[in-house]
Amino acid sequence: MRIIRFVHEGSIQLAAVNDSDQIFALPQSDFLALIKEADDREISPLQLVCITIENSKALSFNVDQLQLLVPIEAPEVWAAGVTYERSRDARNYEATDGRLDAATFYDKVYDAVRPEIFFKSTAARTVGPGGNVQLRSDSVWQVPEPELGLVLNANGEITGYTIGNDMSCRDIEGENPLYLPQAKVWKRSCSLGPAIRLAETVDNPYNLQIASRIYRNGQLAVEGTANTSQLKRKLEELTEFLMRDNELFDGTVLLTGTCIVPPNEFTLAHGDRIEIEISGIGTLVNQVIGAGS
Ligand code: DO4
Ligand code: MG
Repeated sequence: MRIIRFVHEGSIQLAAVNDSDQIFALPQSDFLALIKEADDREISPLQLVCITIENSKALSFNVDQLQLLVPIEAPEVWAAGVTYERSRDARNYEATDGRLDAATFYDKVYDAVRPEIFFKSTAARTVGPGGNVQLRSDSVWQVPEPELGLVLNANGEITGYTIGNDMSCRDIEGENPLYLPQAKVWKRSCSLGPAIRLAETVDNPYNLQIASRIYRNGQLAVEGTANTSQLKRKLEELTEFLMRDNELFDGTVLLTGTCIVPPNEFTLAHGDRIEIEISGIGTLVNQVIGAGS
């Protein structure tokens, strides 16, 4: 079961989408209200959704016809890095100008007990499905990072799974790791959506297929696939480190790292269309706009 938000007759509607892609309106104002009501009633979010939609009629639209919104206005988005071998190798490439013999911070963090976790975005910097992600004006090497996102409550428990794009500047990060916040955080540098899959409906989060496609002038320019089975860390390990001596807010999203990196010669351009698909969650589609657009 997935939860979406969309605009309907000028107002925001929360809805559940079942595995047959039928859509049912929900009365709660947003995902957090749904989770809270389930907690208050001491039932699971899935039970609450099932009780709510039991006698209601599916809406007569397809998901693709809806004007979807970001499924949660996450107060904070955090991200883990170098959690896949592919990301470690890509970071090594950009940090060493392609001299892959030197041991780097990235090799060390890949094997260290403590994972890399950084602050990625706020609600105001995050766009939803169909929204525009933006390029930085001072980078010439920018890529999307397709990532599984964990929707957490204030106790660090995973309430749902979503898709995230951790837009990144490979040149800025490669120049100096201390530039990481500038390589990762700027306006419209993060996107989330199109849905939140309720955690209890995911049998195995370590077997989710991820696919990424970038279209330029309507033609497929780059594509890649991976699986969360390649994740080096356990999800609980990442949330445990995020929680340490930290205060979490309901609805915080933790991105779990990228496992798909475009070829080294590729950089995003104005007008590109990015699609990130994760099995059971959906496809997050965003258009790229140039800096200053
Ligand atoms: O080390 C920098 C960030 C890496 C990252 O964002 C990722 O692996 O997804
Ligand atoms: Mg990333």
